[in-house]
Amino acid sequence: MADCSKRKKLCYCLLLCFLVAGITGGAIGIYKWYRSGLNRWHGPGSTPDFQDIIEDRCYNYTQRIRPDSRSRNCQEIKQAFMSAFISKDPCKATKEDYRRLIDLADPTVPCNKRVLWSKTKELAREYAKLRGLVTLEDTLLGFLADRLHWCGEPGSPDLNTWSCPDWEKDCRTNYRSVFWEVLSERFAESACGTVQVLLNGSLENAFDEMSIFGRVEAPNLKPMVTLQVWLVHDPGKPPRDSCSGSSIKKLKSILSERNVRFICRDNLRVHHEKRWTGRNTSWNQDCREKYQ
Ligand code: N1C
Repeated sequence: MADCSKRKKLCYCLLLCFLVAGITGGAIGIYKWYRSGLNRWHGPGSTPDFQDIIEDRCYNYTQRIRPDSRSRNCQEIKQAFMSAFISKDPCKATKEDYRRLIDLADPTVPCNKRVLWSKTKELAREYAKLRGLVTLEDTLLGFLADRLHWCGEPGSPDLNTWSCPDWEKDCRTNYRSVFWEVLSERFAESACGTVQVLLNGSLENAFDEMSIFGRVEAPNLKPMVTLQVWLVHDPGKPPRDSCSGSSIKKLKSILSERNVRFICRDNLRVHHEKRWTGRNTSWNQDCREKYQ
């Protein structure tokens, strides 16, 4: 009799162990499956605290940087940004998804003071700042999204912080790319007078037809605008492209079809030591004359 109850206890114990192991194994399996789903894209995941960053940046921009835009409603702007992509397939972004956001935060920067760039972002920003000109990151939406990543998951209220689609490896119609395309298109098509663009002459093709500048901005400049191209070169490297190179010729032909005037300045060496060599000298002291 005692033997029998001992065996029963052992049986219960074993059963319990199997149950616990089964449940734990199952939970681990489900977690791994869930994670591999969220990890399936090849680009970086959404920036942690995305919403808070958007909100902070919005208040900073509208209250301090551009107080003339104080009347903008940052809560509404944040909501519109989130609802553009949350719970949606991260590969099915459309321009329409961002319409409400754009309507709420349409840029008000002067049309004749715009600087475009491709593979020269930091330099272009400093160049613009020095001359009282503006890049897209000086507009409210450009400022909000600068250097951030974001994407959602169908049916989930959360951002995917594990991975987001990459333009080349996953899909072109991802929410980040479409966002920059919509903004860039509007920024270029509403430009007037002389538009400056800084291109990287240390690359084989300073003008890249597949870049946002190449596929969105250049083809959307208005007729009679003048595009002033600055080919900047990294002093540490030999120049690899020039105003007479084939990539710039291609740009020229895209522009002439649109009746956009074109000026190209070659071999502009970058004397901005801080950006290119890490030495801490200021653009103002070193570069002012070079760019005037
Ligand atoms: O693809 P690019 O450059 O030619 O795009 C740059 C071009 C600029 O003239 C801007 O007006 O397009 C606009 N733009 C941004 O302002 C911007 N900020 C951050 C386009 N993209 C922008 N980003 C991110 O950098 C975005 O994720 C995009 O894919 C890159 C573009 O970098 P690039 O290839 O050097």
